[in-house]
Amino acid sequence: MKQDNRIEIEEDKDLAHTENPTRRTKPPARSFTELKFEDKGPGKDTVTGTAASGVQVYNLCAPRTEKNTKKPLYMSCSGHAEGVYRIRVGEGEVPSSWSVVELPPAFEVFSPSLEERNSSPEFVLGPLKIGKWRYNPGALRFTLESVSHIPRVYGLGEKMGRLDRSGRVWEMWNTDEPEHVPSRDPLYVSIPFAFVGIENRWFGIFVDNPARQYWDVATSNQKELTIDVEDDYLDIYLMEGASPREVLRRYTGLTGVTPLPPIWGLGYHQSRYSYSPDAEVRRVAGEFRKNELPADVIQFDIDYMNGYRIFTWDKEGFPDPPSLIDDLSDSGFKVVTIVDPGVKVDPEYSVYREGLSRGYFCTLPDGTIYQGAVWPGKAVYPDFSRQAVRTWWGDLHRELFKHGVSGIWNDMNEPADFTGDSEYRPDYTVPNELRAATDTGTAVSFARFHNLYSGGMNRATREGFSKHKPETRGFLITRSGYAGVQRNAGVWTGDNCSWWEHLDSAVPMLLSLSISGVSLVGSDTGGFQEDASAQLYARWFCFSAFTPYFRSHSADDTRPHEPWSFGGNVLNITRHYLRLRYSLMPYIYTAFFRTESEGEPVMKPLFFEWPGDERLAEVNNEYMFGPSLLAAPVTTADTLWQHVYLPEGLWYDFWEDILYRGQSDRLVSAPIGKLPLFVRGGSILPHEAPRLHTGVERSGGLFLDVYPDENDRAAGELYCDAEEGWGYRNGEYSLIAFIYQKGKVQVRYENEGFQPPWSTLNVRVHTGGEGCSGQSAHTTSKGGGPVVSETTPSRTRLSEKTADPLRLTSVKLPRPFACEQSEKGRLEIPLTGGEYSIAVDIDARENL
Ligand code: MIG
Repeated sequence: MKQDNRIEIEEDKDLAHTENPTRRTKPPARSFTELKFEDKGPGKDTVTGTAASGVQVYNLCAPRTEKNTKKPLYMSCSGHAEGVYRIRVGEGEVPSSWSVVELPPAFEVFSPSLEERNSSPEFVLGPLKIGKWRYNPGALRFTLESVSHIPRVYGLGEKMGRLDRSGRVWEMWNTDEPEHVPSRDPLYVSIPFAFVGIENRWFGIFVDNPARQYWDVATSNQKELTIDVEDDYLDIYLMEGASPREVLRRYTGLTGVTPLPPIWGLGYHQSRYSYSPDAEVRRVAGEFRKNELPADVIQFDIDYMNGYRIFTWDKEGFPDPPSLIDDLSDSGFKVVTIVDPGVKVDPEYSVYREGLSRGYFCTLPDGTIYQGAVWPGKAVYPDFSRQAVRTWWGDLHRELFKHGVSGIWNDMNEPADFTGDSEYRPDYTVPNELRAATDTGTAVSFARFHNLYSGGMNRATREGFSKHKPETRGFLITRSGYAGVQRNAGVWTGDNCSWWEHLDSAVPMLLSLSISGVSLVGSDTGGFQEDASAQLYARWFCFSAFTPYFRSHSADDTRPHEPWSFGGNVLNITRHYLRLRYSLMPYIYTAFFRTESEGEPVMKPLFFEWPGDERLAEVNNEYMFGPSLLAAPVTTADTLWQHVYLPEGLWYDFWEDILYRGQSDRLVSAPIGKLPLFVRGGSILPHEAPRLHTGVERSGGLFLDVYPDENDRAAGELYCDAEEGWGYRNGEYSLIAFIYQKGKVQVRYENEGFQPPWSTLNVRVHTGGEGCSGQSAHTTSKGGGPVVSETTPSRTRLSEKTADPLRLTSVKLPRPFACEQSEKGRLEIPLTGGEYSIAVDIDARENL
């Protein structure tokens, strides 16, 4: 007899951290009827009218059956001159307050027509056809069909798995999912936007509807992407562009960009669930400074509160928040506090009382207030669909801001709920019966509003910043989000584990979020749940130093996960990478400026940069960090050598000044403490002396490391401003272009609205010479550029002895910005506009 090994889950058990038994990975079986053009008799046009905007409107109807007596659906199609099209399907007006798209004024410029295929409307966009409309009361389905080729599909935000989304059904439903094993989907964030690449043509599709969606990416038919939306209206945006970058620009044009954070937000954040009481916070801050570890932020998890009551302080553990925060500030730490949406049911608690008396909490259909349960026990949920509630919630942040809190970390905003049985409340979030009252006069159920809940909360937090800290940019990180989340918050990827698998999956996860519009992204360094090993922590730390949002965090029951908790060598490694992160701050900050000004992600998959190179279609573990650095983090245990594929062009090893020709596979040495890192030939890296935190006054100059391309040219740029506040939006910033060409360095101010905090420029030109010494290398030099070795450089011979790199008894820290250039190739000049000559040591190249 077969044994049933399933574990029975007792009814009253806390289910928050057990496997969700009701998970659905497939769209529920539904019978759909086809949507056809309304039959208006022979010779009659299918166009049924013209909207006020001049857009043509079509009538569609599902064949009438006994069950389906509904009115016809309308479909309209409108276009934007810039390669963005919108198809709108609905029974009537789409409730506009739900759309996260702010339509540019010129949106409805022309009305592309729909083609007819078997009496069904079809929109044709190059090799793509959007059609096969199907309807079932409560759900719409349509298909994106690629005429010629199996499409490549990327994006969809925070998901497990590889960059390419093909071969799986993906669900859009924000979920508190603490165990991200590979099969888990969905997670906390839903971004129904994807790139579709067909034979080097690039398209984007964004389905703007916060209800549950299923994206079947080529599982049943390799040429088809079939999307189900559990609603009876739809806004579909289709974009075309010459490259993935152009498609992303169109998408961020619709949903917004990540605004430039205050510079301290790009420093290092230390967190734990929880540093408590205050003495523990002080101890941790002290350790950072004692160990000379650069860091800017300590985060307070839920235990700073009084019994998990939002916007309160625990009187015992944190009796005097202002003096604690003042002291932290004296040693260069800012404080970011966690905020959950669940408000404790407690008649003595003012937030609860106020919200109750004003009718601000979400109700069930019969009007009673819904009580769920989260950390404080029984809890109620503010209805963020209403402006009044958002304003109120924003204002409540005064309790944190008045004591000196600098930033906010919004957690649990799926919104998570621990109560009920799993049938009733799947995915550990509140039940779908809940109502969001909205400001339109029509309440909607959470079946539709769910994915926008966190968006409302994040907007409320933003209002809090504007009201109580109007002079600051605000720093907000959220766990949950929907398309457009980037306008208000960065995203961290929630509860991972201290597993190599989770370090490995963090790379494509952060990349997918980045190309889905969210530039400020990071994972819990070291892993949140369970105990990290020294090796894992060290590898994760090196990786995170090259991610946009850099934070260590761990759960309440793990071993200590601070940089000094794993012995002296891990401490040395973390210090080394913290210093490197802070050295590169001018480069990183400039990359964030490009995010705000152009929607350019800070972290980019290689296919995004080189869409034409087929080899890069499936590279999940290498990426560009900013315009010039290629990182290939080690994400597997006990690894000494890392395989990398380098894209076209020249590449310099960041640590050894070895030069590689691209479009080639390389095996590079990667002992513990060494993140495989390459500089793209043709770039100029600005950097500075590392500081202990971003508030320390700068003493040195700015460094410019020049990495010429094959034609002996390179370019880079530097953005600088007050690093906080809004002056930069009024032109108070400087943008400086650096151009190097054959021994000449040109410094050109593109905008001169801010006095840079460095006065001198120290320029060095790399030759990439070192690695080739002692080799009978075949070398080539084009146009006077650097000489490229075609052989494996001696430094990385496979026979290299690496003394116990994995047990960390000995760690050799690699040298950043390695440069073999002699003193001749260095130049100190003022950071003002002008052209200067630099004597590049050609000998260093010719000796090769
Ligand atoms: O259900 O506040 O993802 O970062 O430490 C756990 C406690 C609630 C989940 C967050 C995690 C945080 C934790 N929170």
